[in-house]
Formats: sequence, C-alpha cells, structure tokens
Amino acid sequence: MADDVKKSYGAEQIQVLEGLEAVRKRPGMYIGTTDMEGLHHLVWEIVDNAIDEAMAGECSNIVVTLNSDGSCMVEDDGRGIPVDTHKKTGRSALETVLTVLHAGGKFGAEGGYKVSGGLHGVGVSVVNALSSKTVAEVRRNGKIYRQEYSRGKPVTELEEVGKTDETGTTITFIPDADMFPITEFDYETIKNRMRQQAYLTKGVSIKIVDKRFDKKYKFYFEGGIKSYIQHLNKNKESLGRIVYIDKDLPEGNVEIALQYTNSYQEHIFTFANNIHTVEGGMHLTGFKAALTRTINAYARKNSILKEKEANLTAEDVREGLTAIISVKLTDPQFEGQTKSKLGNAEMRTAVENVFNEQFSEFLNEHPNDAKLFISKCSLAARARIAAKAARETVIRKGVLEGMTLPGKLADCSSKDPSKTELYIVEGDSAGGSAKQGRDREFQAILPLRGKILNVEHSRMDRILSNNEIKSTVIALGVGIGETFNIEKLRYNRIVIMTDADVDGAHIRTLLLTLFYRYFKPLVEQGHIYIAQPPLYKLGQGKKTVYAYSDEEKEEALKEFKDVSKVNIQRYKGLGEMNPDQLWETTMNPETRSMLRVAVEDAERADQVFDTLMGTEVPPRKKFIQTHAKSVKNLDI
Ligand code: 0RA
Repeated sequence: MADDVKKSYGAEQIQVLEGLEAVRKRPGMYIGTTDMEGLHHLVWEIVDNAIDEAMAGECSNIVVTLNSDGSCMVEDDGRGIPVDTHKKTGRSALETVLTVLHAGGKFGAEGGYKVSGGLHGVGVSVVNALSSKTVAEVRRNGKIYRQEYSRGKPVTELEEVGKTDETGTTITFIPDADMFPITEFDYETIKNRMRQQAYLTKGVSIKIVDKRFDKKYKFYFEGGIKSYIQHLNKNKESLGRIVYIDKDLPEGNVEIALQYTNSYQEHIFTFANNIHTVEGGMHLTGFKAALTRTINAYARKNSILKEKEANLTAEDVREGLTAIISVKLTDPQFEGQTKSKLGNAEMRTAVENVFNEQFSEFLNEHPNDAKLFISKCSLAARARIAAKAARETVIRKGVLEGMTLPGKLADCSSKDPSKTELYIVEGDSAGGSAKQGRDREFQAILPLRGKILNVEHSRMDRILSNNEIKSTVIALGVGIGETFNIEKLRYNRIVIMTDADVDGAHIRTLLLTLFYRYFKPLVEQGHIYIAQPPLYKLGQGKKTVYAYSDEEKEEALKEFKDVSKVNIQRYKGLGEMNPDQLWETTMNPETRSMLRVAVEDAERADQVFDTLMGTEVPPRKKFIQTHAKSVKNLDI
C-alpha cells in the first residue's frame, strides 16, 4: 500500500481499518459461514445494493458477470456511489462505503441516501474486506471514477479515468482464497437468487453472464410478484385469476399476489425488503387474519355460507392457495431464530387493513372468481371434517400406535434409534433376500407390495387407509399430521431400496413424495436415503466385480485379463441377488454407498415434486429426462 495513503488517515480511519480486520478475523460473524453459502453472500451484498437503487426508482439494469479470472462483476445503472468528500472520514464517500463497516448507504442527510431497503446488508465493505482484489468504478457527474482495493484497504487513490454521460456503479471483486475454502461461484445458485430478486423488483432487468462456461440468462418481470405466482403455479391447475395488490402506505409498501389452485397444499412466501422471511412475522399474521375474515364476510353476505353453517377456518381458506406477500419498509426488525421473522407490529395492521379492503373489493367485482375460491374453501372444510372423523377412527382403533407393528416388518434387535436402519424394500422376494442378508442387530426390513398411494392426489383420510403407507408410518413410529413427533423416530436411517427400473423409480418417487409432504423434518434432518444396488456383476473364474453404472462397468472390464471372456450379468431387480450378494453390495455399511436425500430449497423441491407427481404430464417427462441423475451423493 502506498505510504501517502496510509499517512493521510485520521484517527477515525485507523479505527475503520481495525473494523475490517475484525471481519477478516471472524468472517462468520458477518456472512454466516465461509462455505458456498458465505461465498455467495458476497454477491448478494453487492446486488442488494443495486436493487436498493432500483427500489428507489433510480436503476433499471443490473448485470452480474462471472469472469474466468475468478472475479465477480456487478454492474448497475443506478446513481453511482457518491465520490465527494465525506465529512466524518475525510475520504471520498466511495472509499468510505468500501472501507467503513456498516457505512453502506447510511449517510444521513448529507449523503442524501433515502434508505429504501438493504438494511439487512452487512455492507459493501465486508465484501471488500474478504476479497483479495476489489475494483470500484463509478459513473457520475459526467465522469468515470476508479479505485482499487485489496483485502479491505485502498491500493490506489480515487482516480478520474474518463468521461461518460451515464450513471452507475460497477464493483468487481475476487474472493480471498485465504478466507474461503472454495472460491468458485455457482451459476445456478446465482441464477435462482437473481430470478427471485427480479420477481420482487418489478421492472428491473437482471442479467447473469458466465464467461467461464459461456452461459447467460436474463430476468425481467413486468408483473413482479404476479409473474412469480404464475411461475409457482405453472404446473398446477389454477382456479380463477390472480389477485394482485400494490399499495403505498405511510408504514411502507405492501404488495400481495395470490391465486387458488385445485391442489391441497398451501404455499405462502413472505418477504420484507426483498428478504425471504422464512419464519413469517407480522405481515404474514395480518394477511392470514384478513384472508379468513374477508372470505367469510363475503360468503355470508352473499348467502354462499348458510346461516346455520359454521365459518370457514383459517386452514380451509388456505388450502390450494399460492400467495406472495412482499412488504418494503424503512426500519425492518428481523427477529426469530434465523433472524428471518418480521417483527414490525405496524405491518400487521397495515397488511391486514389493505388486504381486507382490496380483497373485498376484488370479490365484489369478480363474483365468478369469488364463487370458485369459496367452493374450493368449502370443499376443504368438508374434507377437513371427514378427514378428522377418519383420523379419529384410525387413532381410536390404535392402528397408528407403536404397539401394533406391521406383521411383515422384520424388526432389528437393537432398540437404540441412533444406530438402527429401516430398509423399505420393493416386493416380497427382494424383501426375503434382504431379511436373510441383513445384520439383524441394527437393520430392519419392511417389504412393500406393489405401488403405494400417490399422496399428492389424496387427503389424509385416504392416505391412512392405504395399507402400505400405514405399515410405513407405524414402522417409523413418528405418527402423522398433528400427532407427528420426530422424537419417536424408531430408526436413524430410512433407506429406500427399489429395483433399478422404471417401476422402481416410480415407487421411490412415491415414497419420497410421502416423506416430503408428510414427514418433511425427516428429509430436512437427513434421515432419508436411497440404496444403490449394483447394475452389473462381472465375473471370470474366481474374480467377481460389481459395477454401479455403465461407466463403472467399462472401467471394471479393464481389470480382467481376458476381456472377451468376462461373464456380465445385468441385474434387472433386487430379487436376482442372493442374500449374501445383497448384503455385500448394498447393505453392508463397510462397502455400500447410499444417496442421502436433501431438500436443497423448499420451493425448488416443491416444484420438483409437483412436476413429478402432479397431474400435468409434459413437464414431468421433461424433468425426468434432464435431471435423471442429479441427486446429492453421499458415501457412507
Ligand atoms: C450511497 C449513496 C447513494 C448510492 C449508493 C451508496 C450506491 C451504492 C451501491 C452499491 C452498488 N451499487 C450502488 N449504487 C449506489 C445515493 C447516491 C445519490 O444520492 O445520488
């Protein structure tokens, strides 16, 4: 670093340098982790700042470029970070933003930055601190300015490098390899986030360009969250049109879009200042209250609900609903375990009042849509009552109590759930082999006969009347619905073991759907696995090799002396393996490999399950063709 730069720092500035040192000492405090998530946090930080400019109505184009030199460049056509001297630090505003922790846009009156969002951010300075090189270019006042930094410290003065009639900011940074074990950005991760941000910021165009792999994508949604609803519902059958509300209030901006579908699930996504409030909060509470109230009021007024009929419950009016609630406010309070719950009480009343008023107006103006919505809700109410009765019968009969383990379950002898495994096996014959081949100390076997019910198309009462599902639920021990309790899980690992053919894949998907929809914590906490039986057995004389893929088979062939005389057996089903072989290849923890099922992202997983299990056929076909092998791998 140049001496003159160092010398000119005032007392305050020295403190500033210490500030960024703290970021390098404990990066986790600022960006959570230094794994892939933390690495991408750097990108979100810069993009969020550009989005703030867009929310202020000052920016309409953002380009994120991943360069071959490992850098990420974020370009926007906002106002450009100010370059005039900042009174407190004596340095330019640009340098202050890049080197002062939490300086961000909070300039107060003198900086003139109306803080519309971005308050969640840790600040551009954190990105700078964690980058081996940062270059900031600002287009402002008819000029182009440039300054370069390394690990949070300026290495050049702020220079004027040209003229322009445009405005905007370009930040290019290379994540510091001393800070991040992995420094390669992931195109898909960035693309997904950019899609979401583009939906949430109506009218902004966000482009992602990957120079490393020659890929690019552009997002632009004139309809904002209305387009988001269309996207979320694209594989579902919708009921009526999308309701859309966008209102500026003294408390902030409230934007709501919703649409009913004929599915049984509810999907409500909430955001505050473009941050996904996973734990909900005041805006969600206000929305839910208003939804129930408005629908009941309309149904009563128009005699769709008869006098003697009970009100629709909050659950009834949310069945099959896809909704997005996005609020923007000046001083968001994020609470909860993961700081993703909006705490501002004024937002509850703001959302509740606006939605009450505008949704009533919508229902009055669109009586046909109103009828569609309400008949869906009434259907949900009738089903709820029927399902409750069915469930009570089931529970009364003790069918789900641990006492009556299914007869076909071959349980293990260990009662320590942290060590045990349950193999759910397709078919009786494979079940037989598995029962003989297993280590009965810790491995239990549950054979399933034929197909299980597609839970996507059924409600709880029907689901519980399906014998295969009932056996599975009883074997798991955790109960279902309101009786679900993960503490009662009887096995640490639940392993789906099906044949390597289309039927096997179908059964696996049906089981995954069951787990995802009704036992989500089991998926989230990594209890669900997919067994990997071999596809081939190669033999010659006394030598036997198993291959788990076509590539492996080709590799394995090379190990034999006389390649033309190798006996290759292709396993069509688990049943073709004898118990010893099944143990050795698929069940022995010393030698097997399994896939752990991970839910990367609830929204994406949900789409996947909808695509695979929903009623619409074409998207399902496309998905299976393109993603057939992309399950997370974990060898155990
Ligand atoms: C401080 C004040 C102003 C804008 C910004 C920062 C700003 C920061 C970033 C980071 C990436 N892109 C950005 N664009 C703008 C307000 C400027 C004014 O009032 O003219």
